Amino acid sequence: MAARSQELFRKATRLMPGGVNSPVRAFRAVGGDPIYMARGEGPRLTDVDGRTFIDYVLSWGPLILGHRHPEVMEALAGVMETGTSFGTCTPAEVELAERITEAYPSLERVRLVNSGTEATMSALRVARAATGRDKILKFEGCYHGHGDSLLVKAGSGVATLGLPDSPGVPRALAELTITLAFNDLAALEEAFRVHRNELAAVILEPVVGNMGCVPPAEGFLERLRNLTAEQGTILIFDEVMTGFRVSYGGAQELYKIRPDLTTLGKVIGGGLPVGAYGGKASLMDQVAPSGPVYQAGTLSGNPLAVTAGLKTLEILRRPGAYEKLEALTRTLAEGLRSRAVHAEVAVTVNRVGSMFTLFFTPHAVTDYTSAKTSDTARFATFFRALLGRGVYFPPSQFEAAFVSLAHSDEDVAQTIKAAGEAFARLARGK
Ligand code: KE4
Repeated sequence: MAARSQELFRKATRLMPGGVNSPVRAFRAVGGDPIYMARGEGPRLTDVDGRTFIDYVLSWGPLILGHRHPEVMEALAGVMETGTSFGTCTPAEVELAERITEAYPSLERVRLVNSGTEATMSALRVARAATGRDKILKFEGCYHGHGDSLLVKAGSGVATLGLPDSPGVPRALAELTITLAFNDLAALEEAFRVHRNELAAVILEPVVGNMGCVPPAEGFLERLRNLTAEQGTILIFDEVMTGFRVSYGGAQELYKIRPDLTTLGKVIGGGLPVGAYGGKASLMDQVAPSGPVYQAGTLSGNPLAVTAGLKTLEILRRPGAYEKLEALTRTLAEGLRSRAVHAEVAVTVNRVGSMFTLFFTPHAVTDYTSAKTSDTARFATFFRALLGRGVYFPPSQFEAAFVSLAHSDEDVAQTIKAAGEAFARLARGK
């Protein structure tokens, strides 16, 4: 029973929209009331009713070291001795800028902000200012935060302009966003023909996490890089999720593509509010106060988030970190696949490094249309069956799950066992 969670949620729904501070937490995609968490420790979360779960959400990606890593906690305790925010320059923000630009050679300059949304909004503004163009291109199923230009769904065809994907987004603005299917090279070529020299930017998740995990098709990123370079279009890699996740140098290191601008977040704040955008000096030097493109933030570069981020990146640089993440997640993905096959439940597991998604579909999942062939009712049943066995997956079929350095072989084995039992229940139609 989750009596305390239910009591809290009843109160919350009278106080906050949908009772939550971010929609996905409301558990609408999986049914039932959301769970209220009281504590995190290593790979585990404990809810307000005292139940403990192996956590594969990890605050939607930031906690790549797991909850309350001792060295991160110690670093935060230390910086608390000196204050929480000054609204001034601080030494630590310079150090974090150094670590980020060392790890991402395409970032000659970087600006810290307080969320991924701020990062992508700002990167788009820089791209539009630098090119003098207004149109941008994104891909269906990619999420880049809730900036107006990015809450846009595809028009009826490549040539047609975008439609608002949320009330409140001005139609005139939505029409400036073209939306294509991810991994669709033909559509990409056509869009660059139809909108020749008119696109300010293309923004994408180089490995998508927000339709569930979907890797780029062979050659897709390379062709995108060539087309954007040919037409003076700014290529923006939104690595808010993949940055320091799929590898220390992100997807741009993994796939050896040099974007013009990159957005980061999540891991670089070690669990505290953060975002960042950066890229070529010729682009970023347009940003105030070095240039006319305005962007600002009260808590940008605040000592707490920067300290947690610096310690997290330091630990990620230690030998074997990414090899351990890769091995743990490979074992988990293979275990999930084999248990599903054994139970004759049709699933597809997509994985890049320590981010993955279990899709309840027999089809390959390469874009949003194929992702949507997933049986979301089955996913919801599976999610609740795992929850009842002490395993917390993302409460939506269209989200990525994450493994941390705090997860152990035993945690993975326990998860595979729980999944096997959950698949068996599905197979019996329960
Ligand atoms: P935030 O504004 O939520 O910090 O970041 C927006 C964002 C930008 N780009 C990518 C690739 C992202 O994944 C995100 C945020 N990710 C979601 C999870 N899919 C955050 C969870 C939520 O919205 O509650």
